Amino acid sequence: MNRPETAIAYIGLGSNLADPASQIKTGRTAIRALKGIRELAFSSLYYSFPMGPQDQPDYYNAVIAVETTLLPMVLLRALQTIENAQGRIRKTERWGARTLDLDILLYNDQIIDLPDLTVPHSGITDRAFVLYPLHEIAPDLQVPGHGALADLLSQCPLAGLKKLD
Ligand code: A4P
Ligand code: MG
Repeated sequence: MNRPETAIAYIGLGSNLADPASQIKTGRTAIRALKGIRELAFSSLYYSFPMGPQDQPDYYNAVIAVETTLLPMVLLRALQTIENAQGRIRKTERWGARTLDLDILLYNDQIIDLPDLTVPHSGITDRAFVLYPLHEIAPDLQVPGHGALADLLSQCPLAGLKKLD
């Protein structure tokens, strides 16, 4: 039997409710437990001020790199199942508080523009809480359509982002 094709994907993890650091840890464990996924790297944990509504707790963020045989939409649905299992409640307010947010940042060098999936993730170019952990684990990355990750990072102020470990 042919070995299924593998891709390298980068997934952003974010949480600001119900013990965010352990939400990120549990999210990482759940991602690692998915069939068809192998962890390649996990960034430090980062502490960040909320982007969007300010009347919500501060965030913890991290990025995981995985090798996967899951196609992009299958990966998205698997990540949403993990978010839901960790008590994620989707409200109408944009960028509101959440127990766990899992965003597909990159999937190989693919550009995906589907109703439910945009890759590279729309926030990848200017969010310190995405760029810094991503750069920590993949400093030489190119972001399809946007150039070198290192160049994006050099134009992105820390905005209070703190590396925790
Ligand atoms: N979707 C499209 N592309 C993707 C992708 N690449 N990865 C769709 C994941 N999902 C993707 O997401 C809304 C829809 O986006 C999904 O139905 C999916 O099909 P959601 O997780 O339900 O809602 P959301 O996360 O509130 O929406 P949004 O606009 O994606 O928010 P972001 O961009 O995830 O930002 N501040 C700090 N400091 N740290 C944070 O992590 N996160 C947010 C949320 C706000 N402020 C933050 C942070
Ligand atoms: Mg999201």
